Amino acid sequence: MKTTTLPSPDSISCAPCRLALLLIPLVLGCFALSATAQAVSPSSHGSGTNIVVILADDLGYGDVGFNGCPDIPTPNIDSLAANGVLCTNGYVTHPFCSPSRAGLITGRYQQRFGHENQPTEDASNPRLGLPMEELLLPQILKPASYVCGAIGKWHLGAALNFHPIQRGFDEFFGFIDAQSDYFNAHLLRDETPVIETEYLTDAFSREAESFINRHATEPFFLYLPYSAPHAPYEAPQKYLDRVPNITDPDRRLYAAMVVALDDGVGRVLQALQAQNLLDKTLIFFLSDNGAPERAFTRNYPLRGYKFDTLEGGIRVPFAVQWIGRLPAQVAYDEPVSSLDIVTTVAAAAGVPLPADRVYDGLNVIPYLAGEQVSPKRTLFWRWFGFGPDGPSGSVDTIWAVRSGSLKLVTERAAVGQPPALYNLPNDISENENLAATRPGDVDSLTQLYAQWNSGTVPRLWQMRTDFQAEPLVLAGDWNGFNRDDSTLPWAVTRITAPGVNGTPDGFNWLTSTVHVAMMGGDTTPGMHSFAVIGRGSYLNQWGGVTINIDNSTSMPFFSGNSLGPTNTISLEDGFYYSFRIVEPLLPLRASLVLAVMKTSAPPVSVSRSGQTPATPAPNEPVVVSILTSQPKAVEERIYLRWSTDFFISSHLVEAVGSGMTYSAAIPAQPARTLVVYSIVTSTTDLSPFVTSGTIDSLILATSDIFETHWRNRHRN
Ligand SMILES: [Ca+2]
Repeated sequence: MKTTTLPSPDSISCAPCRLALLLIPLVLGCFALSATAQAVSPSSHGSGTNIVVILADDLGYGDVGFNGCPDIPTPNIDSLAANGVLCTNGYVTHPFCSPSRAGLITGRYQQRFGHENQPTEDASNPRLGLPMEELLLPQILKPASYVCGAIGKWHLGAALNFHPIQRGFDEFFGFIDAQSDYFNAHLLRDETPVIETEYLTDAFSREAESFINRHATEPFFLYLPYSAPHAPYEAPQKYLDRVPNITDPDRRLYAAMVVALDDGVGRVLQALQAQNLLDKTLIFFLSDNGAPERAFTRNYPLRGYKFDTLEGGIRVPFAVQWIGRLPAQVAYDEPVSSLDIVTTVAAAAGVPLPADRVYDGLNVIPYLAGEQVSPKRTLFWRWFGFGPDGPSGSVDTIWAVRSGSLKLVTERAAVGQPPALYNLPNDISENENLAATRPGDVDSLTQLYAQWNSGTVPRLWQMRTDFQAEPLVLAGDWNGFNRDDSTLPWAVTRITAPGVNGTPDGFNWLTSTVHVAMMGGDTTPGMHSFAVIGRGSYLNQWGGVTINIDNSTSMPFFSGNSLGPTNTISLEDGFYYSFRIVEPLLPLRASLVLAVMKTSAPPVSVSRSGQTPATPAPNEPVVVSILTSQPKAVEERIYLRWSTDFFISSHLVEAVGSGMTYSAAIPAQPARTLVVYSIVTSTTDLSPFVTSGTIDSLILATSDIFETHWRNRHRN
């Protein structure tokens, strides 16, 4: 039995559960009429069904009444479960905002298309966002003439090409980035900037009501990603007054934001009821990830928080209501995923899913309705990071796989240790690690994860850097130690990931090339001294060491009121010295790694001109053809850098050739192997190096990243 009717309140012993269930009869009074009066057959639904997806932001599993919240009243959210199906094992695909939304709105694991980190809010970069090749739910619904509106927080890319009305939505009201003020919010209506005078959550509710009322006579899809209760924590007094029982002021503020959200859900339901649409509308309610680790949030009884692959990061409040089609007051205990929304909605709307790509969700209606036995599902999570082998500040990869009742997970606090195995139905809080006693299950789950992993691609960008030391200047005897120099080559150029050059792994690079000559160069041969100075301030300096040539050097950090210790560097006549810094990922008051590489001509850029074969068979090597921008200097070495683990470890094969054409081979791989590769140059022998942290800092130029899959042994 995959679904269970909620027990009556009398049979519940724990106080929070009792409270939650007591709420349900109360709210049933509001919306029970249409729930009980009409027993609509499945065939009367389908094409024309309205779709409403209400997404909360950072709302904890235990912070809604239907999951036992003891102190925040959420009667309207609870009514969705009371009049529909409470998914006790409802998941999102990622433990934080943007990738989770990318999975939800495409119906595909976001690791299939590299959307694995928050995109930097850079409106000028048309590549930092949900890849344009992906189809969003409104685009899928278009053939069925749905009118589609997005109201709330977007967070799927800041550049214009990523905006909702460029991605299939007919209407948008909300903000593009990760968060917004709740008072006097700067929003967009479609593409027109507006300043909102209402409390933000109320404004989104108002717009949702308006959307429903304006489109009541046509099939519609309303995507309503509230920003509540995500930071900043702001609420008006009228909502604070609704939770007078909460004494902790932080919890009370958070609770007030949840109450506002709950009121919004109520307004949506009232609008649907007023338009007599409740039995024609499929409604999903969920959060985009678990609550963050704060004293005033509650993922109970789950362990872990946002940014972790423990249940507290990925299992969320989740309810589905479709009055007349789904039963009421049912708790569904099998895994459900936000990936299922696209698949389920397409089926409900009577539109086919595109056949040119993999969809990872299920149409869950037959299972939620108890008409079919739920299949045993396997779900995956991964947040990729380089860990200690990456540049300064790199996070570790965390991942999880759930198959049936078992979950294998590497949690944030236990990276580097073997993954833990939990039996979730018996151990919802992930306390009892069964890995030692069930090695066979560990092996099979590990294999499932490896297989899924091989169907993913490298992440397109890294987390936003917090290195806030720019502009960065090479202040030396060559420019009078001018810390404010904005001219090349002394002002270091930042290459933003993902760019065409300098970005093998999506890290930003800080680069400059200095031409040394007795006459007409940037500076003269001989010994020079300089410091690297950030933000035009002596508070941010790096210096005091002798700079290695054709190698990297760690420069100590110095902060003061005047120029501190300087580096010394020896420069030879007629050469070009390329300065390379891989931008750290964390705020830096520590040493900075500078590589300097010397060439007898300006460094070449490298690109791929071909790959043979395009899809290799097992035991077939791949030959990559390489073009350089001009004949390379004698000092430059060209490498094919390839990896089977997204450059956690790399193999470096020196390319052979001459002039501007070179080639190198990736050796044969087993069936189904995914190899990612790039073409890089250096003046150093990179062949002995393996880890990203070493290799990245010694790269002079690089191509984009490419990927190739070894096909199955048996090919049709
Ligand atoms: Ca979030």
